[in-house]
Amino acid sequence: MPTLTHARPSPFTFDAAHTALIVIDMQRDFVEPGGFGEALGNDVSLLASIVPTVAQLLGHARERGWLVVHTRESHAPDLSDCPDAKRLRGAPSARIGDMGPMGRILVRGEPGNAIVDAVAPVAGEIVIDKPGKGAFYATRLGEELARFGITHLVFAGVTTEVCVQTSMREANDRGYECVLIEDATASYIPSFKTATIEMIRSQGGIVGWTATLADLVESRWN
Ligand code: TIU
Repeated sequence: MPTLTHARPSPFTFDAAHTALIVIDMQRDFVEPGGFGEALGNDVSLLASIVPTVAQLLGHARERGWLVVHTRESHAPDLSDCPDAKRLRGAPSARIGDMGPMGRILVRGEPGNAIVDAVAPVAGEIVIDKPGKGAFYATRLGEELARFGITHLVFAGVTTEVCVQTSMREANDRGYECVLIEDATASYIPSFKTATIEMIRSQGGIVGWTATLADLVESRWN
């Protein structure tokens, strides 16, 4: 079976037939100016910088025939799935549901809610709309992964310490063996990315493993 020999805290072995790539929230709302990320006061260029690496990772997963899942953080147009506890946080000038330069912020179907072109889903890939930070909360993700007999998950996307980490923790609690691709994830706050990677792999891999895209590509020959 393929092994990421340089993964940390230890080599990560996976069964390719039961592995899925989960790309979290690579949406215009987070990656491009004018969306939710910028409305929260963030510099979105840090997130845009990983798009080529995520595209390479997607190409690799497609070549290896893995199941590919994309998530989108999004809310129904009537915001019935967006509690005030979420909607009223952040910058009061531009809340979830308000009109922005890319349409209504974080609302399903709006231009800003789309996944950026360079890493967009292709036919046969699963797209999960999620109202929370975690990909399993109030979604069909668990059922989809069970349907395909998935046991191992490779994570990428944004942001490292919010939706990626939450989803990885949810997956870990559900019994999936998870690895985060370090150079295919980003945060608006670089020190939070570093801390998240360290906490995931601490204590013997308390939430899972971390590895680089190069480690993953190399594992093809193991
Ligand atoms: N604000 C922030 O860092 N992230 C989010 O709100 N959502 C995701 O991480 N996708």
